[in-house]
Amino acid sequence: MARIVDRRGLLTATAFGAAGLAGLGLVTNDRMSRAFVDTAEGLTLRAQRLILARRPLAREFATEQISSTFPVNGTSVPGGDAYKRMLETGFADWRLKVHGLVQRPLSLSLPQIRALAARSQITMHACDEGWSAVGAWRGLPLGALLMLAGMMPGARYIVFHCLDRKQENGRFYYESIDLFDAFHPQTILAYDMNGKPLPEAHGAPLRLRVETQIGYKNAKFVDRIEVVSALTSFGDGRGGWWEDFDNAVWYAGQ
Ligand SMILES: Nc1nc2c(c(=O)[nH]1)N[C@H]1C(S)=C(S)[C@@H](COP(=O)(O)O)O[C@H]1N2
Ligand SMILES: [Mo]
Repeated sequence: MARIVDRRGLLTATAFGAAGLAGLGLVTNDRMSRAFVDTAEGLTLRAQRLILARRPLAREFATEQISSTFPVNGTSVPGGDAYKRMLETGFADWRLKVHGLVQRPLSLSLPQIRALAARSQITMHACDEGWSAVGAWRGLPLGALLMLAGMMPGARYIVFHCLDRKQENGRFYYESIDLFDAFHPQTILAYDMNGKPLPEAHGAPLRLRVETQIGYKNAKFVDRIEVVSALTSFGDGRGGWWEDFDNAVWYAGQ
């Protein structure tokens, strides 16, 4: 990054270098960081291209292969009146919040989310409790949403805060993934399942589909997405409800 040729060359070089460094958590220099803030948009774009370079796609299936029954696991309906009211009103007052290390915090209604670019995919969900099922999902690519919000250079992880408080310990379900998984093209926030609006038991109004990971990483009832630099301040600091409660591994890639 020493050779400054012209503005465009500089931006390219800076953003490209920043993407690699930021992705690896190696940004330490203050002067560098400031330059990265200036080019955060280009940074995000290049980070995405860079980090996706060697990521394989999860297998996708044909319509005939969709499972006739898809088990419900974990919370089937969040307790309390708030969720009941959401169901009654068709989630009219629900908003997906995107906040934390973003340039533009977002608050989006379901129709607004549906109006954005969508991706459809038929994939296999595998739960570590010993079952799997194939389902069709349609939703908003998480990467597109993060680009819309504009990530800040310190961003390292994406945390999903859910609407359900777990009976086992009274804590809200949450999960987190790194930027590799966040910008994976098959990582979507699904609002449709098997051609219909996401059923309540499968996480309405919105659930994460992170096809590179096993069951519990696929957060249901997502309410809030937080972009963070570290996971230590959430729950017991292990990055997810199952990770905290039962020592489940954080990186559950399959
Ligand atoms: N909010 C929330 N998300 C969750 C869970 C949960 O209890 N609450 N359970 C997880 C587990 S262990 C699995 S296997 C899947 C189950 O998704 P399904 O009910 O659509 O099959 O959701 C995951 N996401
Ligand atoms: Mo699971």
